[in-house]
Amino acid sequence: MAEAVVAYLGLGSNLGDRTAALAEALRLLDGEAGVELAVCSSVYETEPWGVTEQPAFLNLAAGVRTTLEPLQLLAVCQRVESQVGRTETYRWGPRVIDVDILLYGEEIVSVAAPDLQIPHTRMSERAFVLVPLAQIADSVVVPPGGTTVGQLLARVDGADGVKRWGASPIYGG
Ligand code: PH2
Ligand code: MG
Ligand code: MG
Repeated sequence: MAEAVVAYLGLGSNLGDRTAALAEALRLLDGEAGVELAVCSSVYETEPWGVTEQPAFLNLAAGVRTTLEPLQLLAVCQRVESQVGRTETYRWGPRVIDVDILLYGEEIVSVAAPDLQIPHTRMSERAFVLVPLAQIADSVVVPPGGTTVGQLLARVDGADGVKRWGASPIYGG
C-alpha cells in the first residue's frame, strides 16, 4: 500500500441546490477507494471571480488523505463532478459542482494531458480558495516558494467578498 498523502481540494457550486451539491460531492469523495476525507472548512458565499455576471458561489476547502497518485485523484474529482450532475459550460462559467485539486502534499505536478497543475495555478489570486483553505490549512506550505497558505491569504485581494455562510456540510463545524 502506498503511503498516504494529504491533498487539499477546493469545491464550489453556483447552480441549483448549492449546499446539497457540496455535501454530495464530499460524501462521494469519501466513498472512493484510496480517498478519506480528513478535514473540511465551513461554507463561504463568494463573489464570482473571472466571469462576474453569474450567481454567487458557495465554496469550501477539504483535506483528504489519499493513496492515489495525482492523476488518479484528478480522475476521482472528475467522476464525482459528473455524478453530482456537472455538465460542460464555458471557462469560469456557472456550474453545479467544481472539484479542484489545490495541493498534493508539497509536490509540484505539471501534466499537459489531461491538464493538471498542482499547486492549482491561480490559487494565490483567489480569495474564494484561500479563505476556506486557510481555515483548515493556515500553516501548510505551498511549493515551490515555501509560502504558507496564511501568508498567501494575507496578500490576496477580495477577501471581503468571501463571507462565512454556514457550517461544514459534514462536520457541522
Ligand atoms: N470558480 C470558477 C470561476 N469563478 N468564483 C467563485 N467565487 N468561486 C468559484 O468556485 C469560482 C469562481 C471556475 O472554477
Ligand atoms: Mg475551479
Ligand atoms: Mg475545476
